Amino acid sequence: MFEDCISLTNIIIPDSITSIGYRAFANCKSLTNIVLPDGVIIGDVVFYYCSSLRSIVIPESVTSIGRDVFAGRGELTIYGVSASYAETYANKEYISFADISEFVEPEPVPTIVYGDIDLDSEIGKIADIVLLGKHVANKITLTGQSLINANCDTRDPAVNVADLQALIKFMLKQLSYLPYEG
Ligand SMILES: [Ca+2]
Ligand SMILES: [Ca+2]
Repeated sequence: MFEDCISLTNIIIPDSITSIGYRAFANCKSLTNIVLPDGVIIGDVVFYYCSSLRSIVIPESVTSIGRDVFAGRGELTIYGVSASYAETYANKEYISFADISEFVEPEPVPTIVYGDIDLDSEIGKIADIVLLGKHVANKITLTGQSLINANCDTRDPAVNVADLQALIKFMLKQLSYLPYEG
């Protein structure tokens, strides 16, 4: 389903989902938080090598978790109801457990919108090109999310004229998506 989806960070699975199958989120290395729906059945190796996963909320109604679900995990805490299946499971697998009342939804990580330099959520508008052009010409210095978004040509991690060219090509529809990766 989402296997190898490296950009997925935080997900709340809707209640309509009743089971999550084999390797569904395997190798989602950016996934940091997940909230499971009531009564969901978790298959085998679902979160295999989700090494950034810090928290998972497991409702009391969940009573089936497959094999090696969290193999390759990092610093994971299971949030659930005391004495529920979730706690039993956490203890059995040597995973940290905390009461669900302690769960705080993590701040969303800002997503990179390549080509949106002025941070108005629109890509490759005149303002974006002007800002990137000024940065490349050393007239201004982009910082923070603007600088991250400016890396329209990811072959070189630095922000330079190649990124400006990629952004202009995108605007002229010579590129269909950003970043240009070569
Ligand atoms: Ca913009
Ligand atoms: Ca670049």
